[in-house]
Amino acid sequence: MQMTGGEALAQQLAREGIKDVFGIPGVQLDFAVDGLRQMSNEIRFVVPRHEQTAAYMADGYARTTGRIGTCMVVPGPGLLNAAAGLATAYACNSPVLAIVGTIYSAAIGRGYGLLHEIKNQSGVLAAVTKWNALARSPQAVPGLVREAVAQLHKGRKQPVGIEIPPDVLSARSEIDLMPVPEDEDEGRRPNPAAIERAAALLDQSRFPVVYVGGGVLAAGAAAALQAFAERLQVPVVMSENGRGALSDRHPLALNAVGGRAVFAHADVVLVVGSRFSDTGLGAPAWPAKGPRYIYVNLDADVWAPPRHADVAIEADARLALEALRAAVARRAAPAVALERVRDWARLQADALEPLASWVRHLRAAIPDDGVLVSELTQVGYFARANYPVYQPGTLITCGYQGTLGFGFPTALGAAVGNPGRTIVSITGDGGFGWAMQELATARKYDLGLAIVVFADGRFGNVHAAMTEKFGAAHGVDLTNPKFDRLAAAFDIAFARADSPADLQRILHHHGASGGPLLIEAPVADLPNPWPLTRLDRHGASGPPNPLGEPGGTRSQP
Ligand SMILES: Cc1ncc(C[n+]2csc(CCOP(=O)(O)OP(=O)(O)O)c2C)c(N)n1
Repeated sequence: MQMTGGEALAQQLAREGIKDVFGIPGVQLDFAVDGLRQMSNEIRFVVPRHEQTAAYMADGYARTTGRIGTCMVVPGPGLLNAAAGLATAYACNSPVLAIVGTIYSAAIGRGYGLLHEIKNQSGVLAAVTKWNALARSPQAVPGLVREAVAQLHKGRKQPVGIEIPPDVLSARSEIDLMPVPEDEDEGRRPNPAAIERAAALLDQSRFPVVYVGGGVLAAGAAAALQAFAERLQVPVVMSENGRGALSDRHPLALNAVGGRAVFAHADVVLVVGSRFSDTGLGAPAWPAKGPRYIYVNLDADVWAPPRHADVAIEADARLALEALRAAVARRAAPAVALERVRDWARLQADALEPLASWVRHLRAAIPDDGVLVSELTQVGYFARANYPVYQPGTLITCGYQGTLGFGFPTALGAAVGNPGRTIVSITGDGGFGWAMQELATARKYDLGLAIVVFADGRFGNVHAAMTEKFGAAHGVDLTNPKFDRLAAAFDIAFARADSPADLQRILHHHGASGGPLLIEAPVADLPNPWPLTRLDRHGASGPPNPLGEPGGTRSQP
């Protein structure tokens, strides 16, 4: 059929099942945007106020729907603006497709100083994607879209990018669209010999422990994990990114704090879909010496030193867990009474007031399938390990990227993808400032979400860290808008939560049905949440292990 490269792009996207594209137009993208206009009965073009938001929205949409999140941005500054969002999606196993404009094909790499030109744009895109390619002709566009989507289904779920020059988008020629296969989520099968070795190690173990990360969620392996854990009666410790892989109501489910008690006694640890690395120090999440380790991951890099794998299984998490379940012997009960461990972790969290109350009341207000997008704010750090999660994809964080400002725009994408579901964003007054203009986007598309801003008038986390290090902080004070007037200016409902109970009441009343609601939650100095966020305490003291200290006498199960 005769069509432009831009029309081919939009039509192939529609074939791939893409229903929403988050992006911002500009001259190099005109023919792509016109292609979307012609397909607007099948694809919605959602236009926020900043490219960073477009990328975050694509990520939030992808992580909460399991579908591909697509963003489209102009070259140079458009890509640079989007890059923090793509980096976050990269860190968090999120299937995001980035469509990026370029300067004219003939000028690429020549340094003429064309509009939006930057040096080595493809390299910039490569830094935040696992695969990227440039379209050199309009006929190549459908094939590149097809390849990009196929790449998203292969290996780790991480962003992919295609660059399309404006002359390629505008050229009209005979173009064939590509057929789309019915099911391409085949997954990489585990090596049977490795499964046997792992099963033997697990069967011989006195006290096995499973540690899971976001790879389990990306592989849709929650049911396989539960079946495996129940067969082996093994505690499942979830990393921040892996929360929700097993419901926190399940008796075998433990957070990072509970993980400390069982890791201290584990003789075999099965790490599934996790880099198993402490984000601060690059050390393993738990010292490599001691237990024997089995790793399951699509990416062999995760068992590189300083980590160590006694058995390594390079495979899809779901397929590997299903194979392991079939291979291990059934156990009658866990090696120890895990209820004691769960209570021990809960008691430590409950003692950290008022953080515990904020999180408890948030949980009470959000239904099991509601999504909490938790940012870099004191309540958010605490929530990473201590907000109970009951379903996959219902606690969204920025993983190791630590991208301040990701929360509110990511929640907007979640709201686009999940009409009728409760979506709650929590940020500090600092992080909210990265994208507060997106209240316009929430209004424009009437997105049903609650935006909670914990307002302490400063970059609280930095203030606390600098004060601890130097006795004084610098550069941390904020001048905030009057949040009620800010909401009014964007025609958005506003409420003020003076206490955790207030917040619960306001959220409950808002439910999933309302449009956007901005909630200001004033807070004063809050206690340090960090001791209750990570698996390893790095030598700091804590309450005695309820299972006894390692090497000492273990109390009776
Ligand atoms: C993109 C980015 N810039 C800067 C930082 C450094 N940083 C981490 S937390 C923080 C302060 C957050 O303040 P706020 O959002 O008000 O939350 P609070 O700590 O006060 O609860 C800053 C500046 C970061 N993590 N990411």
